[in-house]
Amino acid sequence: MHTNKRKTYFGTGLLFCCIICLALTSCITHGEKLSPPNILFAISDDQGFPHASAYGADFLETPGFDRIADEGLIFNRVYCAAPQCSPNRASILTGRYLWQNEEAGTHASLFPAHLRIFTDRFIEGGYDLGSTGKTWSPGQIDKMNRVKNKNLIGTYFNAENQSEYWKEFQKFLDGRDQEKPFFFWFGTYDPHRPYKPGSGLDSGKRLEDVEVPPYLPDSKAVRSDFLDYALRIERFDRNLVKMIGILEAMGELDHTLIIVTSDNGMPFPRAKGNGYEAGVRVPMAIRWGDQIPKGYVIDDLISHIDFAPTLLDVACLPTYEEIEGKSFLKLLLHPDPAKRDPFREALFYGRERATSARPNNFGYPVRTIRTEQYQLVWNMKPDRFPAGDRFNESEAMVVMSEMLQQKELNQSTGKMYEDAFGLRPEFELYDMNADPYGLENLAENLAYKKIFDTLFKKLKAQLKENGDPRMTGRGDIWESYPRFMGIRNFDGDFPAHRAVYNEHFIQSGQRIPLYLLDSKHYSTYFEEAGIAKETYIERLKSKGAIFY
Ligand SMILES: [Ca+2]
Repeated sequence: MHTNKRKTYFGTGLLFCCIICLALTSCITHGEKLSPPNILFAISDDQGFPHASAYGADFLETPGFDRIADEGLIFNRVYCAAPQCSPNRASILTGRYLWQNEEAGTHASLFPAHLRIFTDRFIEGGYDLGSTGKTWSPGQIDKMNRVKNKNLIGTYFNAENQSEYWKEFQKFLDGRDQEKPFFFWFGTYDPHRPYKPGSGLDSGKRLEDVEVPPYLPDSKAVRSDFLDYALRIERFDRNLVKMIGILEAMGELDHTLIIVTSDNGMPFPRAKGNGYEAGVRVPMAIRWGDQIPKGYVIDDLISHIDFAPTLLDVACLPTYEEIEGKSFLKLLLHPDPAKRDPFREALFYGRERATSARPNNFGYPVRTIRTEQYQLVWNMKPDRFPAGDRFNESEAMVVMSEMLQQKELNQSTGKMYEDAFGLRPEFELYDMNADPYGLENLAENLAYKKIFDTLFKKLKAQLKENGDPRMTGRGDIWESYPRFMGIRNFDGDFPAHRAVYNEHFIQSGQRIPLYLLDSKHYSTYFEEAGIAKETYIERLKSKGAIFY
């Protein structure tokens, strides 16, 4: 049973008490009296925009997403902070850009304990927190130095079957404190690759319903791959439908803020993993009973770093001063675009290292600014291949082999191949209104020089203000961070080792958790390198590293 009279919950310390008092009654924010609602945060894995039936995509059916959109708001221009899983999920939790999240700004690295996350505030504020499926992942959470909320998103419910995440949600609800509002993170692994080839076609889906973007070859194999992807989005959506049904049956649906989105763009060449729009633009719909007006289509630029401040605002909890995102609660409450200013003039996204794809485990740093009309992409290391030296950053094997086959036969697919896998210029400027897929680079076009200069100045100012190591002469720190998944063998001068800081790229003042040096990965490294742990520590200290 829902009740607005939440049970009083006593903690220690003045701040803690204040937070509790705010959270468990009601608060005035943006001039509205609000009661902290339940929150269901549903996030898919690699579902690109506009791949939900509410957006008009014909090759899939997403009744769950569509219902949230119909009974709430649908968003057209929501952008992740990074085009990969763990860096963007870190940005969601911290409300900060990738270049502010240290190790967690790279893929499958460490989530440093000192990064403050909004979910900690939810626990302090008396919310019941739970999660299932994919949370912050892949990577290693610095649990040793985290005193509470060790899994980052409350109690974890492990689902054996990807069609049955909804059962874990039910378990969470059954076991929760009924007097407290809840926050539940439903992270699916859908539609992340690999797919069962032909599964979409076998399910009865039709090749002709697929809309292939112009930067990919339009062939039967590629269309079929899209259908396999669609089938997996539908599995995510079926879980969502069940969860909505559970809330409805409990009488909690209208007291629950439901957000549905995805962690990065679709897993195809020039999309996921790239600093372009298709790497980061994702679906989003939000429903919150009668608290927000229904039926608006929102075209404002919104970033995933905006979730943390918005959710804290919704829950009447204080923000963290270091949060870089901006609360869009006011937009939710008053969405009519005719009666307000645009939410943002510009947003930013970027990437560093994704998988192990180059010698020394180097990444491919990119920083992008997106305004209403333009996208300026800064490829900071244009001498590196964007998808890796052996295409390791594209898991879309079907599409890639199709591109390779057609490259020899056809000039246009040869360009597609180069656009996806070839070296890129340092700067790319696109007029996204005239060229919505960003295929005609205007960076060298003198007619656009003024626009280029203005955007580049804004981008640099933002990165400098945020203390991006790439702007302060400490850019190599990104190459030093450990990767906790496999390292491929490339010939490099300073080869990386799994779960080990690459000592060649250590920067003065860099913080390293001491306990990691007792891991089995480090033992193997010390043995192979023929050095003692103490010697390694001294060597890194001499470079200015700080162990904690
Ligand atoms: Ca993902």
